[in-house]
Amino acid sequence: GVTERTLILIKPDGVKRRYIGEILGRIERKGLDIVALKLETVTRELAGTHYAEHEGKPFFPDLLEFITSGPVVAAVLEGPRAIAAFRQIAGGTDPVEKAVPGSIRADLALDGGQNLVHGSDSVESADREIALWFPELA
Ligand code: DAT
Ligand code: MG
Repeated sequence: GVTERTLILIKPDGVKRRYIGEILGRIERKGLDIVALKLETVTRELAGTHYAEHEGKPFFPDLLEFITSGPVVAAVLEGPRAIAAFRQIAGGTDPVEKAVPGSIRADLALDGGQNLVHGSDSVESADREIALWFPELA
C-alpha cells in the first residue's frame, strides 16, 4: 500500500487510565512507525479547531470539555495505509455498538465519547491535523 501519515491522539481518559504504554505498544506491534510524539494539555482553541467538523452537534460541548480535561499524547504515525490501519486497531467510535473485536476501543473502553483514541479519517484530515499539532512537520 501507499505510504501515509496519520495524526493520532491518546485522549485524557487513556492517559489517566495509564494506557499510554498499552496503546503505543499496539501501534508498534501493528508495524506502524511513530515519527513524532508528545504529551500536551490541549487548549480550548486547539480542541475547537481539531474538532471543527463537529461544531453545532449536541455532543460538541462535552467533547471539548473532555478533550481539554487533562494531557493527551499526540503522535504522527507513518506506514502503508496508516490512516485506515490505525482506525482499524482503534475500532468503532462506540466501543459497544460498533465493537471491532480485538481493537483498542472494544478491548479497553465502554463509552462512545470517552473512547481513548483519535485517528485522522482521510488524507485531507491527516494533512490538516498534522499541520495543526506538529507544524514543524508540515
Ligand atoms: P471518531 O473518533 O471515531 O473519528 P467522530 O469523528 O465521529 O468519531 O467523533 C469524534 C469524537 O466525538 C468521538 O471519538 C467521540 C465523540 N462523539 C462522536 N459521536 C458522539 C455521540 N453520538 N455521542 C457522544 N460523543 C460522540
Ligand atoms: Mg473522527
